[in-house]
Amino acid sequence: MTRAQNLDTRAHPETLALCIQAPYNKTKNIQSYFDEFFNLIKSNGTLYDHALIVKLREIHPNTFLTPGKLEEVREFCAEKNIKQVIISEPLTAQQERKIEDYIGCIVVDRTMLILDIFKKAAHSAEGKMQVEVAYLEHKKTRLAGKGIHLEQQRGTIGVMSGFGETLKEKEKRFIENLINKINRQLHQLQTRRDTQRKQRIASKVPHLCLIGYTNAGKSTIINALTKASVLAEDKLFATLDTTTRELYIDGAKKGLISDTVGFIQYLPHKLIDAFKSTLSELQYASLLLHVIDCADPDWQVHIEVVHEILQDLEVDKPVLYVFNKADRLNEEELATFNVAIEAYEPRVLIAATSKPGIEPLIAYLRTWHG
Ligand SMILES: Nc1nc2c(ncn2[C@@H]2O[C@H](COP(=O)(O)OP(=O)(O)OP(=O)(O)O)[C@@H](O)[C@H]2O)c(=O)[nH]1
Ligand SMILES: [Mg+2]
Repeated sequence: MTRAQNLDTRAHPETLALCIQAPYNKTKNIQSYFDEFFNLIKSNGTLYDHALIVKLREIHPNTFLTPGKLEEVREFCAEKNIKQVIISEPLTAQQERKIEDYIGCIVVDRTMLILDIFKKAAHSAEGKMQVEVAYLEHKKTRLAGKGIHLEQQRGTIGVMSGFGETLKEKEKRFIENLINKINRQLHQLQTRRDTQRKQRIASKVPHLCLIGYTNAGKSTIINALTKASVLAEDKLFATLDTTTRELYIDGAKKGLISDTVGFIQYLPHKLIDAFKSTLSELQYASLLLHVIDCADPDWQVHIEVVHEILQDLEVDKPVLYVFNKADRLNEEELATFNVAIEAYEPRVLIAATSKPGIEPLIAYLRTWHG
């Protein structure tokens, strides 16, 4: 499959979006997984000129792609004069290097793509530092042994200059020193956070945390429930920084409510690690509002992804399943959906973008006591 876009090709290298259907992929609807990948690329502000789907029966440990598929991709890239390949999967440093060497293009893996989005979306000092640490950790593994010619070309995604050139000269040790320095600064911020948290716990104010898959509608909900003005848009990872507001229902204070970073399938571990301190807030939540986009065909997989990440973070707290975007289902779909969600308790079904639509959540919170 190829998909041509109207692009100004002078502004960016000829780019291929390489969609992999991997044997480990649990997605029921592979097209929706690919659409999510295209959305990730779009959310990063990157353009791609072609898209190619490759179905893998197995993962080759060294090159990720099996030899036949690797050759197919190489031929495609040569024919279309492609300079940069963005791949839907996370790769090891070795796999990335081997593919680059074989096809002669820059390869950007899923981890790098998400890191790039995070880098752009982080606004708070802490968020920026957390992303920077993850970014440097990733870069560190990619420096060793990289062919100089590719390293010179490498920039941030879509821009073939700048960043790579300076990184090329910097040694691993320099990066490690930088990571240590940022980690020390982060540690100071975390100490402050611990103090604030202790005060909050002592004051016994209930704390609700909005969690869930990216783009599910978490920020839309906090905006609707409070006077927050968190950016809510149809973009993956619009929110990186935690926002906390007081929550009033019918004039009665219910506690605090926080909006948090969204999750995604195959979220780079480095990023979970980097955000562990921010996400550790979830350990102290009185209630997790797990927001799910019910119009996404993969909503069940998304719930599983969130469950797995919570397990990884060792967060085991009361959950309210908030099935959102009900307005995007027609009557028939809604009837089927209502049966499918029976296993998820307690739950509400809402449409956060309208006043009557969000009422079931407000009704739940009205009778909720932390
Ligand atoms: N139709 C419809 N759209 C909604 C609803 N709730 C949210 N949206 C839209 O979904 C998109 C994502 O909403 P956000 O609130 O930014 O989602 P989020 O979970 O905060 O996303 P990230 O911060 O990127 O993880 C926006 O375009 C919203 O307007 C809803 O109930 N119905
Ligand atoms: Mg958000």
